[in-house]
Parts: sequence; structure tokens; C-alpha cells
Amino acid sequence: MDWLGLLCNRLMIPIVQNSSKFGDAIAIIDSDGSHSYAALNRQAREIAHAICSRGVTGQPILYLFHSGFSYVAVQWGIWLSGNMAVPLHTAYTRHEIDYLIKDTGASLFIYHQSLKSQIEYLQNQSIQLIEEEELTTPAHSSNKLPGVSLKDNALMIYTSGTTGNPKGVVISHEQLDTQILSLSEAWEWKRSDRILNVLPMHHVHGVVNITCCALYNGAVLEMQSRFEPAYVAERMASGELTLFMAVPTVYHKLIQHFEKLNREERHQWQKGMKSMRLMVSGSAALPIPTFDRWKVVSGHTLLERYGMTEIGMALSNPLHGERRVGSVGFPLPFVEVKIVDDNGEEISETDIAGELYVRGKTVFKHYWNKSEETAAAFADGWFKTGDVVEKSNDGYFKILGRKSSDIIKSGGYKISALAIENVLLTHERISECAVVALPDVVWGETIAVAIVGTVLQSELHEWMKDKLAVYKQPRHFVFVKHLPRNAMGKILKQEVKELFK
Ligand code: MCA
Ligand code: AMP
Repeated sequence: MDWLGLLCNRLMIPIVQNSSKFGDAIAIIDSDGSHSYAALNRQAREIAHAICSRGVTGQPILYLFHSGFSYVAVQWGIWLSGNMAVPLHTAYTRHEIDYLIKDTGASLFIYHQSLKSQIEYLQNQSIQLIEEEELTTPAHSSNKLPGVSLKDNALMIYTSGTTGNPKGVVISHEQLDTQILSLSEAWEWKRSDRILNVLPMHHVHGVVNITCCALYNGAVLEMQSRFEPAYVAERMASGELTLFMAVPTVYHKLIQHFEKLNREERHQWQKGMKSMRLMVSGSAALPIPTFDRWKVVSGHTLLERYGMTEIGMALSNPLHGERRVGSVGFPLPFVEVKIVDDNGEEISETDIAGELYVRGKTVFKHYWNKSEETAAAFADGWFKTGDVVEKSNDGYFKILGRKSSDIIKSGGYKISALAIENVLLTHERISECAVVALPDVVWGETIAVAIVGTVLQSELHEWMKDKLAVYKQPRHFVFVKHLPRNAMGKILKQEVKELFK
């Protein structure tokens, strides 16, 4: 690389750099009001200076915020200070927060004052807790910010896998930028776009697909910290939104809400949706009845796409052209895919099922501090998704399922059956347990557990509350004397599912 290339590389965080040209245009609208791009840049820089003054650089920094302006300002502040942003979910329990502190080894934890009670218990521990307000006093602004390279770590999102405890997926600024560019091109993001985000801010869907893409393109981002169907309906009815992106459960719940409205309310909502240009569904399989019903309700053909924390988005139905129900379309820009058989050989024929492998600049760097798991996740530079797919003769990909039954998708959240089992097994009156997914109309899948032990279901509900975030808590219980096992002693999860029929 020549000196100019090197210089550019050392100075750029593409999304921050790009956003500076949008000046006083509105970047974010949240419960506190409207915030311009200029204000976002200013606040992020203040925060970056304050972080630098604490001598923290090149490290993971945890942050706990509701979805809103402060969340983004802190995220960008962490980037500008040369550190890696690790978002936490406001629904995380102590048990989950403790795990993330330990796994990241982070020394700094930034939080919003409104969430103080959730992390006060950490006060006497070694991690430094900082309220956002402490970082936004202009006193720090005199020193220069460090250079940040495109290869530096930008974001770490925790995801569940087949190996139990969540793993930190690290992406660089270059990988994040490529993910943003890929979606900007495919879905034609524009400055005139306006999107409402109702998704949580600790996963790729809400963080990258919505928030980063909106702010990279100079669009208006409305951030809502909770999903409330009536509020979404109201915002869509306003006719101001151009885009909406969500998981299938959200569309299902919006349909349920629509069914409860009177004629006039329905009409208003439908009228407002006419000016929207695109609605996207992803993170879990979109059921055909939801696709069909939403078309009648909204007049929109949902664009279904497929992604994963480790790779960002990989496949998408076209913006222009046929959006095929039950399919996730074609490889996105900058994404290379192949389908392989059980021997790792590429399948070139159509309509033959195999595992999806993905390669390209959108693919993550590594799992945090897990070199063995990282190595095992790749084959010759291709990331092995664990998802079983097939390709039609006209090139559309279809997701058929997952290789492992220990991965559950509930409400769009990926949950490891093994991780839930590990938590339940810490209960002194549970000797064995097996967690499985049951099909569910609203949630896609719900979590069910078969338990060997003397614990009562009623006490278990209370016990789980401070150990598992609400979306990870089992909803169906069966108490048995023995779990079904094969001759080798392995639990037969398919037979466990039968116990709930
Ligand atoms: C909550 N409840 C559940 C579940 N979650 N019941 C069964 N299964 C669940 N998973 C119960 C609660 O206990 C409560 O019960 C009631 O449902 C309402 O809970 P609440 O939290 O208020 O639900 P909600 O606000 O309506 O949430 C639904 C939601 C949420 C908005 C769909 O689950 C969500 O934000 N999901 C999105 C997750 C996401 O962003 N995934 C993307 C991962 P009660 O009323 O009895 O108290 S990224 C990814 O997958 C890749 C990269 C990709 O491709 O995008
Ligand atoms: P996560 O770990 O939260 O990134 O979840 C990624 C997983 O979600 C993928 O490996 C798929 O199993 C699933 N997924 C994402 N989008 C879709 C989709 N459109 N259809 C089916 N499964 C999906």
C-alpha cells in the first residue's frame, strides 16, 4: 500500500466519516426528540476523548443503553477512541452480564443513567463503570484522537452456537463497512429514506441492517426501545416512513393488531403504508401464511433475506424482480456462496440439499479468544453456516433447516439448547434435562424442556428470572423419570420433542 493509502486507512471509520457530510439533517429521532448528524458527530467525539483520557485503547468496551441517540453516540465514541464496541441487551440478567464481562475481559462498562439499577451490583468489582453523562462534558476535547485502521476491531456481537456458551463475533471496520455497502446497494438505501427501528440493539439486524445502514446513507432513523404494534401502526399510518425491517414474529404481531382495529383505523394505516417503498423480513424463516396475510394487510410483498451474525447478510430476494415466498433469493453484493455435501464437496446440481458455505469481506474475523472454535468454523477460508439450503434452477436459494437441532430460533433470537441446559443444571434439584424447540405460530419456535428432578415448575419460573433473559426462558415443561437416550447414552432430542405431544 502507498503512503496515501496507509494514511487513509489510519484515519477512516467509514460510517462516521460519511455521516459528517449530512450536517444539520436529522439523523435520529428517539423519545428525547430529534438529533442531527452534526450533533451525533459532536457527541461521539466528546465521548471518544473522554474514553481516551482514561487510557483505554484497542480494547472491548461494554455498553448498556436503550435504543436511541445515546446508544449510537456511545458506539461511535468507542470506535473513534480506537476501541471495539460490545453492546449489551437491556433484558440481560446478572448471570448473562457477568458472563460477558468475564468473556470479554473488558475494563470499561458504559451505561445509561436510567439503567443504573441493573448494574449497580458491579460497583465493587474490577470493571470500571461509567455513566454516559460523565463522558459528555466538553472538558476532555483538547487531545488528538488515535488513528483507527480499517482492519481494527469495530464490533463484537455475542451469538449462541452448538458449543454452549455464547461466543463473541468480532468484525473489523472494513467488514462492517462492506456489510453496510452490500445492503445499501442491494436495497438502494437513500438519503430520503426514513426507517423505524423496533428491534433490540445487540444483534446484527437492529444494529447493522437498520441503524448503520440508515446513518451511513444520511437517512432518518426513528429508534424505539420497545416493539409496540400500536406505535408501529401509528408511525406507518403517518405516511412518513419509507422502510421497515423486522423479524417474522413482528409481522405476525402486526397482523394480529390489524385484525383488532376498526375500519377507519385499518384504512388510515393502509393509506400510510402506500408511500413506503420496502419492507424486509429476516432472522428466521418467514411463514407462508404471514407473507400472504401481510400482503393483503399492507399491500407490500415482503422481501425475505437470510443472514447470520458471523457473516452479516448473505442472501436476499431482489428489490426489483420476483420476491419468491419461502425463498431467500440470491447472494448479496460482496458475498460468495457455495453448497457442499457431507464430505465438504461442492454440489453444483440444483435442487439438491447441502450446507451453505460463505466467503467474502462481509465475513467476521474470529470468535473472541476462541481460536479453536474459529478454526472449526471455517473450511479453506469458507465459513460453514450450519444451515441446510438448496438452489432452484433459476438461482433462488431456499433455507431448509439447520444441521444442529440444538440451535433454536425463537422470536428471531438464536438460542443454544445446550446453554439453557447448562444453566438449568446448576439448579440443585435438577439432575438431568434436555432442551428442545417446538414449532410455534407466533414465535417460530418456542423453548421446551424435559426435566429429571424434584424441582417444581412454579419455583423454576422464579429461579430462572435472574439467570436467563426473558426470550431464553423455557415455556413448556415436562417432568420425567428418565430422558430418552440411545445405546451410547446420547439424548434423543427427537424423542424428547414427542414428550410434549
Ligand atoms: C417473549 N415472550 C416469549 C418469547 N419472548 N414467549 C415465547 N417465546 C419467546 N421467545 C413472552 C414474554 O414472556 C411475555 O409474556 C410476552 O411474550 C411479551 O414479551 P415481550 O418481550 O414484550 O415481547 P415483544 O416485545 O412482543 O417481543 C417480540 C419481539 C422480540 C419484538 C419479536 O422477540 C424481538 O425483538 N425479537 C427480535 C430479535 C432479533 O433482533 N433477532 C435478530 C438476531 P407475558 O405477556 O406472559 O409476560 S440477528 C440474526 O438473526 C441474523 C444476523 C439475521 O439474519 O438477522
Ligand atoms: P443469528 O445467530 O442470530 O445470527 O442467527 C442466524 C441464523 O438465523 C441463521 O443461521 C439461520 O438459521 C437463521 N435465519 C436467518 N434468516 C433466515 C431466514 N430468512 N430464513 C430462515 N432462517 C434464517
